[in-house]
Amino acid sequence: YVPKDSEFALDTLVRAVKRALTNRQTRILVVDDVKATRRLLAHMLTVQQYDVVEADSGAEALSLLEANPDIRLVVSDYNMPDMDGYELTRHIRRRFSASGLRVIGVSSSSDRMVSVGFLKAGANDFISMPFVPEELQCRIASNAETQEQIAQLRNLASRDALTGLFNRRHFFEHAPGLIAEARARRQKSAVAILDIDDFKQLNDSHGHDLGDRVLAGVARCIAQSVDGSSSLLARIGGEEFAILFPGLDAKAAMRRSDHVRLDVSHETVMVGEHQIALTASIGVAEIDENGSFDQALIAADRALYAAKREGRNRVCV
Ligand code: GH3
Ligand code: MG
Ligand code: MG
Ligand code: MG
Repeated sequence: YVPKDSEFALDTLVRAVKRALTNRQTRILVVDDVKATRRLLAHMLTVQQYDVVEADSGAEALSLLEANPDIRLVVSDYNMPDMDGYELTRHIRRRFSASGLRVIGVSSSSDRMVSVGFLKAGANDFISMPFVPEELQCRIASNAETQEQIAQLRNLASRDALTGLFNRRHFFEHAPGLIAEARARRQKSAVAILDIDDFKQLNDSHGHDLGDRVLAGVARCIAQSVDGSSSLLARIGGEEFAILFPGLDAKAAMRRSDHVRLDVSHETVMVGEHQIALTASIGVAEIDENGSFDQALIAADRALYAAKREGRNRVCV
């Protein structure tokens, strides 16, 4: 990137370098049936350090989007033989929300209704050809920035601030989908609720601040113990955590939960010179073919109370 003015103001340069570093993380799909236009667009974006992928038809674009969920932006031509830009945009919108993937329409048509058509189909922006390079840069940068901010907000909204784990909202939003996917594979799922034992006592004797730090330490231990790629872990309450095990029956979930329980019981959290050991109790329930997730949660909660009653530091089903 070379600033237009011959004056190389330092802050202009710093801004350009920063932009180039962020752009590098933004993957853009350029869709155009005409190779020359596609190459030109791709070149303009590559010079800006964006990570560019190209498709010469709507069908290729859709399969690339399927294979590359990290694509954040689509720049699509209007006039293409098999599937035009509107149709591609509508296909994209059926699969991806505007907050996950932004679409910018491009056309050299003098018909001003083309931009309207793109926006109505679900595109976020439009660029007329032949484009002014600065306009292309500004529109791409502004769409990429909005996309990035949405992703950051979404991440904030789904995380618990103290532990960094997923929060209750995220858990209840995503668990049903994972259970349905397992069902489609004809598999059961199971849910576990973990509650730290005698945590009130720790707060009472060491203070709430230290309690918070211990809680964060225990959360880290649970996260390390749970395989995050095959299960969903969240902090659903004060010192309560939920783990969804998609595809596991009660017996397998019990086994995994007992690993978690053991790991927590072996962990000592150092807080200053305090060495603190804790245990946790876990209730497990299976989500069977016809049973609902809510019923399973109630059953897991009941099992948790049985674990507490039977002396804590144990898993019950
Ligand atoms: P039990 O073994 O029966 O679970 O005993 P418990 O003392 O852990 O009882 P319970 O689960 O009912 O109480 C939870 C306590 O955890 C209440 C509160 O003092 C503490 N707690 C809950 N959320 C937080 C938090 O965010 N930070 C801190 N420091 N303490 C919390
Ligand atoms: Mg075309
Ligand atoms: Mg509790
Ligand atoms: Mg407790």
